[in-house]
Amino acid sequence: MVDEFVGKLIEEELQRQREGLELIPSENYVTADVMAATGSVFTNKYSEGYPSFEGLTEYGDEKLAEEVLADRRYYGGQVNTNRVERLAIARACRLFGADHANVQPHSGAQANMAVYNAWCEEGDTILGMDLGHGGHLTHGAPVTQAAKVYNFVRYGQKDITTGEIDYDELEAVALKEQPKILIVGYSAYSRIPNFKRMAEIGRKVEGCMLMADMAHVAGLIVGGMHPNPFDYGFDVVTTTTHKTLRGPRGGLILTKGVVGNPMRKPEKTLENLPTLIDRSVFPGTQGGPLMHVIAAKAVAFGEALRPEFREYAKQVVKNAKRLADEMQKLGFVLISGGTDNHLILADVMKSFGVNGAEAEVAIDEIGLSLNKNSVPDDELPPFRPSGIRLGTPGITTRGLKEGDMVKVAQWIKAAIDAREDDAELKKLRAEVKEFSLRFPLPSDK
Ligand code: DSN
Repeated sequence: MVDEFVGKLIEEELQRQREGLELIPSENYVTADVMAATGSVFTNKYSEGYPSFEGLTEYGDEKLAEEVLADRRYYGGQVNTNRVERLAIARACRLFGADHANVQPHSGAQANMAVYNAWCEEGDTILGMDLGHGGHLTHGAPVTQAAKVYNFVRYGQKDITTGEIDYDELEAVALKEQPKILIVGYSAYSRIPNFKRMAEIGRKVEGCMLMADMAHVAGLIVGGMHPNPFDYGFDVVTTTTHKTLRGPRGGLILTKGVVGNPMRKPEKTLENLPTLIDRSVFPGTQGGPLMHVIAAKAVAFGEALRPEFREYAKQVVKNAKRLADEMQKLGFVLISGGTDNHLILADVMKSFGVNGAEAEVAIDEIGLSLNKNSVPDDELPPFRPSGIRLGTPGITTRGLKEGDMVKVAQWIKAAIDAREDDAELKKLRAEVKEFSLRFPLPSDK
């Protein structure tokens, strides 16, 4: 690379990734193909609008990659962008059993905002999981733009030792507040919600859309290790594409319903959601799509359609369960008592009298990345919370199996114990480096 400064930083980041292990549950390592598409010439292209949606669910990849159809774009030169976006949409629909997919959201936050904008008017009520109980920032945390526009109300966990959601409270709030959207979704929750019960509650509220933000578990859904909200009658699924789904950084919106012409505003019905959402993404909340990222999404969706991806998803959950068990043996108190997915939330303040920020720094020091995180009803502030959050999507991609979780748990505990002992941290770092180098990044293979 000609820019020696940025070139050096890319090289150093590559080394950091090779010599350590990624335990942040929302991160992963992409393949060389996904990386190549992300860095491709599609980055040069503007493509506001949409390709033709004709035949998307019937055609195979070969026809989608070949066929050139009229489109609804605002710039010329779209012969290849149209075909690559059609491939991405078709593969996303196949993966999730959706009627339509919008592959243009730049991120999960953009995807969620576009869904709110498609269905709600200013001041409408939206019901989502409390951020402090595992929900997500974009589900109405007071600091967000969405919270200025809509009226967010919340539900939480009834019992944090099991992670059971308080469905009675949820139902009472839904009936009282009459939300326009009921959101199931979370970024620090390690159990599987009762989608059937939630759908039943949502359907009791007239005009309520059922939305599942599955950013964390999307890869587990397509790998058969987590329920698919569409099987319970949900209307919309949003997700990011870079977590368990193992694609480039970006967002995705999947819908059930009838796919119409995005140039014409349809009546506001649940059936018309695909078109309402397309109009809400562009021109409603975004301009030009990132075509290089859409090409990389198409590649990642193709990878996730392969049988090997099911094995991957299975191993992610096996590894997480074993890691949770090993951590508990070492004295970690886990929120909800364990995990059913890829994610673990540990209360390190309760376990060892150390806050999550201090633990994160010590663990980082030895080459393992995870993040400090609030625990439900945390008495400490978010920058110095009681917990740490970790998970297994990245290390499973690297090739680690259940047996390796013993060592990973021991390293995490050893780093916390040695947090003020530089010599011991250095020794642990050398061990982690030697081990990590045995498991190449997929983009190095
Ligand atoms: N930042 C993501 C996470 O780590 O869960 C969610 O947006």
